[in-house]
Amino acid sequence: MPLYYFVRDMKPGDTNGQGVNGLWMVFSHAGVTVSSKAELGSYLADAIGMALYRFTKDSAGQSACKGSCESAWPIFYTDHMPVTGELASAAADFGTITRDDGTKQTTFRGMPLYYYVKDQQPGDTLGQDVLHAWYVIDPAGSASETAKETADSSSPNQYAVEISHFAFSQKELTVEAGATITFTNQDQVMHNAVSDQLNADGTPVFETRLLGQGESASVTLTEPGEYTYYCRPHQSVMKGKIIVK
Ligand SMILES: [Cu+2]
Repeated sequence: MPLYYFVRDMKPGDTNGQGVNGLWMVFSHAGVTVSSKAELGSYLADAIGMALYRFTKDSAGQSACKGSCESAWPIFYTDHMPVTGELASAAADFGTITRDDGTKQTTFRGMPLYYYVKDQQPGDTLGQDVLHAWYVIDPAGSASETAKETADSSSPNQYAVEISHFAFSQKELTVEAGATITFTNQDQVMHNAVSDQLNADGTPVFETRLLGQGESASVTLTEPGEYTYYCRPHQSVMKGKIIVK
């Protein structure tokens, strides 16, 4: 669609052209909405209905799509997070990461969001299942489902725990021995994850470094058992549990 300015817009933020003669509309991708199709169910889209995708090779807070991949799967970024409508209750699931090149990308439950270059208009979902690696995102799917699907199809034994709004996304996570759990912080405040269980020398079985916004750290648990953990700066309020089978 060709894009135009309007002569009566005098300063940034003016939208005097909206609705003029019933023919002109602001063109904005800012924001996230929910679309649906019979064959796909509900899926996340941008403000004008262009489908958004996740990449199963990504891990929480980390995009694996670089170079030519970025041309086929343009990065989605908005600073207009949903606060009303269908997605109001999911507002906390959205976050932002800074990519290696310094640009920003919007995430949903830690997973970076993309467009597909072959989608031409709202309602197109040509990216679905491309290379068995790209999928639209069901906003109603549980966080653990999203993480598990992602884990299953990328590398086995990978799990993601999001930290946002002073909470761990999965209060209880069950994994197999040898699994790697990646913690990603979406808050501006720094958090980490520290095991209550101690080694023989009195140090925690695991303790990640303090994570800034968008940063991740992983722990690998090889011994079956129950591992409760907390965030060291906020240990009275932030707790979680990992069960290793
Ligand atoms: Cu914390």
